Parts: sequence; C-alpha cells; structure tokens
Amino acid sequence: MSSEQKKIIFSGIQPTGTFTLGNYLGALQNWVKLQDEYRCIYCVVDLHSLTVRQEPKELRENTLSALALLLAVGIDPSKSVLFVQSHQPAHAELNWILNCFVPYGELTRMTQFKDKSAVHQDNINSGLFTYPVLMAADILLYGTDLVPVGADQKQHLELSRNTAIRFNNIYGDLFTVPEPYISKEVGRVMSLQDPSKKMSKSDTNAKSYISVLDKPEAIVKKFKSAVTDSGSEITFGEGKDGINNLLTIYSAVTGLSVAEAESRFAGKGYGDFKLAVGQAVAEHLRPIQEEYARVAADKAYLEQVYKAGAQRAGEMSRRILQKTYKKVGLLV
Ligand code: ATP
Ligand code: LTN
Repeated sequence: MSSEQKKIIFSGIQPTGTFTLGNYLGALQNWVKLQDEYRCIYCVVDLHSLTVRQEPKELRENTLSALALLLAVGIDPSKSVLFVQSHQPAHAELNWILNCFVPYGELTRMTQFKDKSAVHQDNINSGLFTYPVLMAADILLYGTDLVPVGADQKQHLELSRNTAIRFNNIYGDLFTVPEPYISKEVGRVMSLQDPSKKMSKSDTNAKSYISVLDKPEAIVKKFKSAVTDSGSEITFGEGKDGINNLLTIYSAVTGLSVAEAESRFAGKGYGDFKLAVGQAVAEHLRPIQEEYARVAADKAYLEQVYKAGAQRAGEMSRRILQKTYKKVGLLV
C-alpha cells in the first residue's frame, strides 16, 4: 500500500517525567507496532504539560529525554513523524479556533480535570480545563483516522470526535472523525500503592509507579511493596484490584494469558508472585534501558530528529489549518 493510502495515526505523550510502565504497556508498545501498517505521527506534547506547574529547566530536559525514550522503545523516525508540539505553531492556532466550538458544559464533565484539580488545588488554571481542546486540535490537524491511547483518554477522544462532528455540521466536511485505538490486553495499568487509581508518572509517591528507567533492584522492591488484598489466591476477580493489576502486568510482559499466569502461580503465595512480577518486568525493560543510554547521549542526533519532525508535521498540517481559517471567515 502506498503511504498516501495508509490510514493516519496520531498520538501524544506529555514530557512530565520519565515514562511509566503504564505509559509503555497502555500506549507506547502499540505505537511501535503500528508503524508499518499506518502513517504514524507521534508528538511530545510539551504545551499540554504546562497545565501543571513545571520547572523550566526540568521541562526542557524531560522533553529531550521523552524523545530519546520514544526512540529507545522503537519509534523509527524514518517510518514515523516524531516531533515536539510547541515546534509546530499550527497546534496552538487551531486550538484557539476549536475553543470557540467546545461548549463549557462538555468540558465540565471531564474526569481528568476533576482528578487533576483535586491534586493541584493551588493551580486550577484555564489550560487544565481546556486541555482536551488542545488535544482535539492535535488530532484534527492531521486528518487522523485512529488515535492509540490508554483507556484513561477515552473521554477526551470522545470530545475530539464531538468537536469534529459539530464543526463539520456547521461548515461542511473538513475534519476526519477520529476513532480510539485502545489496547485490549492492557487498557489501564493501576498504581502499585492504590490500585483503584491509574499509574501516573506525575504521582508524588514514587513507589506507586514503575518508571521504565528504574533499576532492576528498585523495580523488584516496588513490586514487593505493592498493595494487594488480605486474600491469598492468585486469581483474577472482583475486589482484588491489586492482584488483577499484577496479573495484567505479568501477562503483558511475559506474553502468557492471564489464565496461564494464574495456573503458573497456583498454590504459591502473594510474596512469591510479587517477586516474579518484579523480575519479569525488570527483564522486559532491560533492552529499552540500554538503548536509551545510547540515544540520550547523542544530543546532535536528537536535535536532527526533532527538527526534521517539526518540518514534516508543518507540511502535513498546513492544509487543514488554512481550510479551517477560511471556513470560519478569517481573511486568508
Ligand atoms: P501525567 O501523570 O503527567 O498526567 P500520564 O502518566 O498520565 O501523565 P500521559 O502523558 O498523560 O501520561 O499519557 C501518555 C499515554 O499513556 C496516553 O496514551 C495514556 O492513555 C497512556 N497512559 C497513561 N497512564 C496509563 C496507565 N496507567 N495505563 C495505561 N495507559 C496509560
Ligand atoms: N492527553 C493525552 C496526551 C495527548 C494526546 C494528544 C494523545 C495530547 N494530545 C493527541 C493522543 C492524541 C494523554 O495521554 N494524557
């Protein structure tokens, strides 16, 4: 199939810290797999991360490190467009237009806004509230067909779809209505300290998440102290969020089904199981860590990748931005 006929994939990740096992299993692993079949555009969404207060120097470092990690997990810049959101002004430009088409009421229903405002009560800013509008701009600028994300982003994607449909109803077909592409095996990886919450890289408790760059000993230690329940059987079931989460993780990194994992640990205790999960995860992440060390050291290569990516992204998004300006009546 020629690249013109391939469907378009767009996804983004925030440079808010080192990626977690949740980011990797819920999203990035899919990004890598999709590169041959689709035209993929992957973006480090630095503008989105400004919705939470950032230390400027740290944000710059995290942005470069996010790029290096994406390359280390297997994003190939000769197959996919890889760039930094703020390097392509079209995102902020379309964002403004779409802001004028998203009803306040729809934004008030977003659960991520409610969760994040509870955590950052001292900084509930407008950007945090309109975060999903910028995400819609990211997606709609490229005529995106599919958006690979973790299950936590489903509601935001629904808002992108609604926005595209609303705009098309007023002005005629312009935006492609995107579909979510959510991994069936690993929808959501949960926090190791509170398995009712998703694992998140910006969690203040480092024991709650596994960073993909954590050392093997740290990984095993974090799994050993993972919160489970008072039962003793290693089976997937109601009221066993902690064990369910560990079974999902174990199955994702070993390639076994959950049923196979259950039978492997039949008759064993939670302690043995947690140790095995920790070791399997550490082993799975080892090659990524080695590749990261190599890529992150090569600053000239990283710069070359993000500059070429921004250029490509600009060529691809210009047409839709121009058409949008025209449709709404701006003088172009
Ligand atoms: P932050 O803590 O800063 O909000 P995050 O860890 O939630 O960040 P994002 O950058 O918002 O990560 O998301 C990047 C991708 O990872 C998205 O596709 C998101 O759906 C996915 N993702 C994030 N957390 C998880 C998780 N716990 N399980 C599965 N997928 C996840
Ligand atoms: N909100 C997303 C990150 C993101 C994104 C996007 C994902 C920003 N823009 C466009 C897919 C498509 C998140 O994962 N928290």
